[in-house]
Amino acid sequence: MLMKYLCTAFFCVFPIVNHAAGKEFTEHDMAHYRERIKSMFYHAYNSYLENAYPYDELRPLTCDGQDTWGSFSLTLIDALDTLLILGNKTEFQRVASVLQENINFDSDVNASVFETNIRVVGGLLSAHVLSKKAGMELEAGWPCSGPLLRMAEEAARKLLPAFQTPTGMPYGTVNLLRGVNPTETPVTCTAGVGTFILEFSTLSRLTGDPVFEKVARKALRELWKTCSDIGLVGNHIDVFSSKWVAQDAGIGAGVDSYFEYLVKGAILLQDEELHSMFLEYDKAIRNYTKYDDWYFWVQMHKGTVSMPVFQSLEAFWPGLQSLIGDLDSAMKTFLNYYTVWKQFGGLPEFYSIPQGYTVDKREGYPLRPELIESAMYLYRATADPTLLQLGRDVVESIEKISRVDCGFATVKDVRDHKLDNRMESFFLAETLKYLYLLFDPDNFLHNDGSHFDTVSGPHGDCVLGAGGYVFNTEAHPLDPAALHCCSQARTERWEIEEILSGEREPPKSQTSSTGEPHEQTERIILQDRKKRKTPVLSCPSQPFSSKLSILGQVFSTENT
Ligand code: DMJ
Repeated sequence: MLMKYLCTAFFCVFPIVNHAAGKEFTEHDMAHYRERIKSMFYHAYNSYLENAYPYDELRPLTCDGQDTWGSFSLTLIDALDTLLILGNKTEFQRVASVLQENINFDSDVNASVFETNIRVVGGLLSAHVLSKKAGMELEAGWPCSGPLLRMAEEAARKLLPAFQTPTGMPYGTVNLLRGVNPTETPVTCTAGVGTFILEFSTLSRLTGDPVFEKVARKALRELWKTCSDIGLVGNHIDVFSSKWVAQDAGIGAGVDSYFEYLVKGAILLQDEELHSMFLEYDKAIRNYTKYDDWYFWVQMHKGTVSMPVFQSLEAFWPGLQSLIGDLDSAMKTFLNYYTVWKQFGGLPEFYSIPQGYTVDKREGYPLRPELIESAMYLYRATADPTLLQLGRDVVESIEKISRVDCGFATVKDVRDHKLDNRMESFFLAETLKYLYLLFDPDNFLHNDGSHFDTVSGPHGDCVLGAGGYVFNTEAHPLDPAALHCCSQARTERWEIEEILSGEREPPKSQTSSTGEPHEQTERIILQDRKKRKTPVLSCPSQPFSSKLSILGQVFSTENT
């Protein structure tokens, strides 16, 4: 009785935590779904090992393998930290040594700079940071050194030649053995420029070599300079001239993880500059692209709608909004997207919002994670049972529609549930990981700070694994404490070097015009663009003209 009274009182004080979840999903239900997700993982993972390894990916319909992104057994690297998150330390340890013995980055292969970074560099970095948790033998100096860190560094060094452009914004592809191909196009997508800061700053701060963070920051700052007068960026840019060659602004394909890395980079590095950039974009995105809690594609200079379409990739946005505390808007948008899932039992790549239906040639669902990722973040923030319902629907749909004898197959068309012979590595790295984390509130990754490891670092004792992990865009968790542990003194020195070389603005005065010290929150809020005298972050407009085909559609653009 007393318990009942206390619980009732608790609801009144904290209405945001909806404990109705307890009614719909009991402990037993949660455990049931965890087991289901584990068995999905092992069905796919074992099939990859038996039929596809050492190729990058499993072909689930023909029970064999294929190289897709670079011939580095990609699925094994991408799945490694998921093994630990599901509690399998022995297999994590086995795979970590298999990778050390077998992966060779000196191959004559053209690889995507973006994909290699998020999947390979990100996967290895995360495995390195988690290797104590996984019970691996650690070398002296860990977490500032270790075999998996050296592998991540080796892979990242292969990408560095791509950043040698007149602007510092990277090419899209690099040959791992020979560097950038002389015929390589200078046109790349926005996310391909702005999705490096998490992995590259982690590398720099763990190893002590500033080169990675420097190139990632330079690319971000150059990209920032190109945003339009109304504060938006386009979809594809020429990295030689900084001219936009596709001017569609939105939050999905080609752009998505750029915004994600501004927010997560700000969190991982406690970086005011990245936070300010995101807040400016967020304002413009809300002003020009948001309609009834959906997000459209618009012309980046005029804000006119170019494509009233929801893309499956955009479903990460509510999760990102939850990280900046915008829960109300996040939930509304999430519920819009959930209706699309319910309509088809999956998310089509493109969904026409006015027609309420799929878009020609974009009817597939390659088992992407984004909607589940958002559900995971929002459930942590709200405990709303609707988010578990989405998780349940996803498990049931994927099992029913996509499970085959040799794994799980991409859905070619959500209208008839025909399948394609592909299982992308993100299914094991992200989709199943986020699903599992949704149903596992006690997972070590959700740690509230009450469990931690103490190790001695180069600047004294370090407290690691206390929580607050930051996921890269391929769902590989990074521990901010490890960066801090290895880099305390170094980063201050780099910052001074950057200020002296003019690459970074000196810190603003800590006192306001009234002589009062600024609050931390005041310092990171930018003034309205028009009212600023000297912009903290300059954002000039770009003259431009082109007619291009992107994302399977043709858009015409005019001079602005
Ligand atoms: C993943 O490789 C990453 O999440 C990336 O940011 C977007 N595309 C896939 C998953 O859909």
